[in-house]
Amino acid sequence: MNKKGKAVLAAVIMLLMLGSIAATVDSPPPYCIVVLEPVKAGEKNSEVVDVICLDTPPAVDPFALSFDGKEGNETDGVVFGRDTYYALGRDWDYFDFGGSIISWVTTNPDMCNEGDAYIANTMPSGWNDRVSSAQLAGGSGCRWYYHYEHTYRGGSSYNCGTSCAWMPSWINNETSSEYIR
Ligand SMILES: [Ca+2]
Ligand SMILES: [Ca+2]
Repeated sequence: MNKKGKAVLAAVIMLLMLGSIAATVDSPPPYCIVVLEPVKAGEKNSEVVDVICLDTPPAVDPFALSFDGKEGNETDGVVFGRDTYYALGRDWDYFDFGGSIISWVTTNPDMCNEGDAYIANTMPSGWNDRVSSAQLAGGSGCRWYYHYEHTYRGGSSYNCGTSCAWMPSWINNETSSEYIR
């Protein structure tokens, strides 16, 4: 191979490497549905009943399901549930409720209306340091939506309240655990 050929080959290899790095950084997190139990007396976090993650939006919206009060259904070949799920809150990968979603749901029909709290000490796989906007479910009775910098509610925290379309820069893409009440 002549000198020019080698230079072209080197450039092509460089571009391929940069492309694979960019693909790793930009690959979106999955769409996840996380089923939480309320924090029980004497416990410090929720029991995580189920975590379902898909690469594409689920065919059945867990929030629509909960509002309809219907039984669980199958979605994309994954058994979505044996119980009725009730919506607590959602997180999005992008600002202004865009991109992939975590849907936090519970089997507790009271949701937050009887003062129950829900704590996730870690995020679903692919979601650490990704959340950019969040919203609590209408009708859930939940009012506090804390996002923590570190797992196990460590570090700085930010309360989105019922809705935050733009998380402040110091907590944007930093959330590692959450508290809903
Ligand atoms: Ca993000
Ligand atoms: Ca973090």
